[in-house]
Amino acid sequence: MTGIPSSESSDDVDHMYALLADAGALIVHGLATAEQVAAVRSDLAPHVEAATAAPDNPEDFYSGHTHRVTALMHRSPTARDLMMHPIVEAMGERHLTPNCKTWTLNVSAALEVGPGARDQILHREEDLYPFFELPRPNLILASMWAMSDFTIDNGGTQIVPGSHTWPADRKVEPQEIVRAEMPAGSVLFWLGGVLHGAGANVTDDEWRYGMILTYNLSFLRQEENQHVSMPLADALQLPPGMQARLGFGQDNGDGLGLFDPRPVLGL
Ligand SMILES: O=C(O)CCC(=O)C(=O)O
Repeated sequence: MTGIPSSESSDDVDHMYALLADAGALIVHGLATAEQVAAVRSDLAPHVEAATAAPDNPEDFYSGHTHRVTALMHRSPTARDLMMHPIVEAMGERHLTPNCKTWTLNVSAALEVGPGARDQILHREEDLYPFFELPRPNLILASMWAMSDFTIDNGGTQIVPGSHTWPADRKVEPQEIVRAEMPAGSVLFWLGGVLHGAGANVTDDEWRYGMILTYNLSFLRQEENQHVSMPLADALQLPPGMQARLGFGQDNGDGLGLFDPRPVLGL
């Protein structure tokens, strides 16, 4: 299998999901407007500017020369809107709902990959849940929103198409790794079983800026503790659908996530 298939935002979503399910990854162009990209960047600017890029230790999961900021849903109203973009909802519905009553935001992070960053260690998002043997059932859907252009040279995400179907002993060959190229406003989707990682940045002065949002089955623990990242009093101000996507929902029908908001409301 070669390359990452791509779609336009106006394409049929069943066709998009068929491409995604087959290759394990899909680029959809034009999901965020230039205004939305600018708004996310502006909301997160103080946090990204305050982030420090450590020198590289080749054994670390993340390369050095990288800025990483989490808790995006508390920090950016526009990021919250993008979290629930209709095409994200359609992909999640198709990929995750067959295995759960609902699904939640797993992790949010702004990831700026700077000049000198090496290839991130390839991994699967679903490695969080090693209980399941490879190839695992559908547990996670991942998305990377391009907040700047992604190129082969500036850190475009490495993807190994087809690797979501591999058994545990299947090793990746260097020629099987492709790098996502996409203009700002596009989204790279990939399945939780796909080998991937940030790409090396071999440019002199370009920072690649992406916003990763991944989603998991609601009965699994979220990688990012949304209940800490988003104070309950703030979560209670959000629309119910957004609360549920963040993991504050009590409507799973399975009893998970039960809480009484009255103490927080002073009642
Ligand atoms: O930055 C990227 O392109 C990928 C990031 C990633 O794989 C991760 O955060 O685990």
